[in-house]
Amino acid sequence: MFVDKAKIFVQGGKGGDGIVAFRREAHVPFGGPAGGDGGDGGNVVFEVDEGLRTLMDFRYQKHFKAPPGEKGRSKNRHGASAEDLVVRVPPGTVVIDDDTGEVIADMTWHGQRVIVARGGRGGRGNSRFATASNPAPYISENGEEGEKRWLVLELKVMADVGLVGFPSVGKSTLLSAVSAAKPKIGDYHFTTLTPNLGVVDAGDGRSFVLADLPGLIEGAHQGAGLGHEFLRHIERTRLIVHVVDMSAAEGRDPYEDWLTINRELALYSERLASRPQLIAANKMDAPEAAGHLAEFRRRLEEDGHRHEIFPISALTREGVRQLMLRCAEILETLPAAPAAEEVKDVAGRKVYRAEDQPDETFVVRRENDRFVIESPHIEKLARRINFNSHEAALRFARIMRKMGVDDALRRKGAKDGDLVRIGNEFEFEFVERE
Ligand SMILES: Nc1nc2c(ncn2[C@@H]2O[C@H](COP(=O)(O)OP(=O)(O)OP(=O)(O)O)[C@@H](O)[C@H]2O)c(=O)[nH]1
Ligand SMILES: [Mg+2]
Repeated sequence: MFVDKAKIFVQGGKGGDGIVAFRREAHVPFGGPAGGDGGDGGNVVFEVDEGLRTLMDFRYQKHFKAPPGEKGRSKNRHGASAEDLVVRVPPGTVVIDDDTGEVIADMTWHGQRVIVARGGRGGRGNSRFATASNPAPYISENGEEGEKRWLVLELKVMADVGLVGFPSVGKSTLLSAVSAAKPKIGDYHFTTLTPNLGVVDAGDGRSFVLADLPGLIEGAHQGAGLGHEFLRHIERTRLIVHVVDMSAAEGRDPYEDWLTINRELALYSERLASRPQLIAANKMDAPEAAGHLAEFRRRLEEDGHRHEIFPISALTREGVRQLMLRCAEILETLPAAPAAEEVKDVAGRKVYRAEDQPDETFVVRRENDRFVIESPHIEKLARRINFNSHEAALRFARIMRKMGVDDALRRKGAKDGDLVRIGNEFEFEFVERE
């Protein structure tokens, strides 16, 4: 099992500002308020796409911002709400809030959608503030900021393609040539003791997971060499790339190698033997390789096998890209791996739903010559107020008073004229009313 990871930033769109406007119709002497509400900002939404297998796309794009809502308009027309930004993720993606470590969602079934960053609500226009005592208010609300956060995406992946072959034929070298994986490479047998996995970018938008497996030898199905354990890993892959050393540097015959490994696969399980298989004829940079390959082809055909052969050099990377493209192509025609097996063990996990119960608690403290109010809720509120409007400022003051902020300031010793700061953006004078 291997975990593909990505860290990304998501932000909902800002809500559109509400506006202040009045009706101006010739026959209405004091036209009433007519400022429309701003539209809501778009959400950032994750949607499961079963066609995706890795988190490769998130290596290139890490910021996802949904569009903002439109401003309100005159004649009580509301601004349009923005469209959601839909981001596709592969099945099995676990979404974690990077700050809290909390699991926000387990993305499991095709088409499943989860909002990961809400757009801000649109601000209200002045018509919403009209009351009997103030029929023509000059108040409007700014749109709310969209929710924003860093997310860690984790995907437990199984390999799509497994590299099999004798020890030292160049399996690890090939993996390192096509992915960011850095497996140990050595000119001695059994350099690789546990499978390494890497994500391969086929270069045309497709990606898949490639596993470098420990070398197999005759008798592996009975546990010889590193044996069984790794045959089990191969069993979980959908496509086999059989790596054969065409330089025959160790004195073995390449075609006999190929037959031996296939026999081991078949003895372990019939299903393995019938798995689609490509042949990577490796070490073609060696001088003797061309002759060995010709002989290999001749005997393969003679025996009636129809496997595709890709002459490559993992060392110089010659031919490697064509092999990877062909893997991606074949994978598209094969049924998806049974990811559900993995999904079961995360299904019971707590899933946090981003529901906003406003937290009205706040802290008032003294900082040198001023008072500081700490409260995400109040800061958020303040950002929505258009302080150029006296009425809006008064409304904000009323809300603060109702929440008990004024009393708390007084208890801490605030006097008329003292400076009060909210968060890092806003500063006021504390004004005691007569
Ligand atoms: N000339 C040449 N040498 C290669 C090529 N690919 C790998 N080698 C060499 O072959 C040796 C074995 O390479 P590895 O990638 O460790 O082989 P492996 O199949 O992973 O071996 P195990 O992990 O032991 O099963 C190393 O010395 C590599 O440098 C190639 O294309 N050409
Ligand atoms: Mg190796």
